[in-house]
Amino acid sequence: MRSLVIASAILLALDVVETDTITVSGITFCNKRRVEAEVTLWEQDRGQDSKIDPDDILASMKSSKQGAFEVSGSENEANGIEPYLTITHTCNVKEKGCKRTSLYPIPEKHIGGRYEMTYVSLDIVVEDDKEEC
Ligand SMILES: [Ca+2]
Ligand SMILES: [Ca+2]
Repeated sequence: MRSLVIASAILLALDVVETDTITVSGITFCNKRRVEAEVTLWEQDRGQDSKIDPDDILASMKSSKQGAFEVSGSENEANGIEPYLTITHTCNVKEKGCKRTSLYPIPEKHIGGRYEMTYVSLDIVVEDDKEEC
């Protein structure tokens, strides 16, 4: 009887930790032209630089010469995943050799499905936008 109780407790715990999948797609633009860029799909934990529990990279790719990208990833997390996207690119940087990284939150309603960003204009400076030279 006791083992049955333990077994059902384990099943219950597994039920809470479910796998969430997210797919994000779009086309990267700069100055009205399609451009290549590095696209990374992250899952937020305690920040990219955290030593204890860093954010996880779920997928990473370079968009095509036509700017097309599609990244997909999944993770098990007790209270669901908090995915976001970063795009590293050279759109309107201060000088040659600099790179900008722009961060795009992924609305929760798209978790379990697809977030179609369609046209991603890298000219726009988003709230979390870093430039490194
Ligand atoms: Ca998380
Ligand atoms: Ca995580």
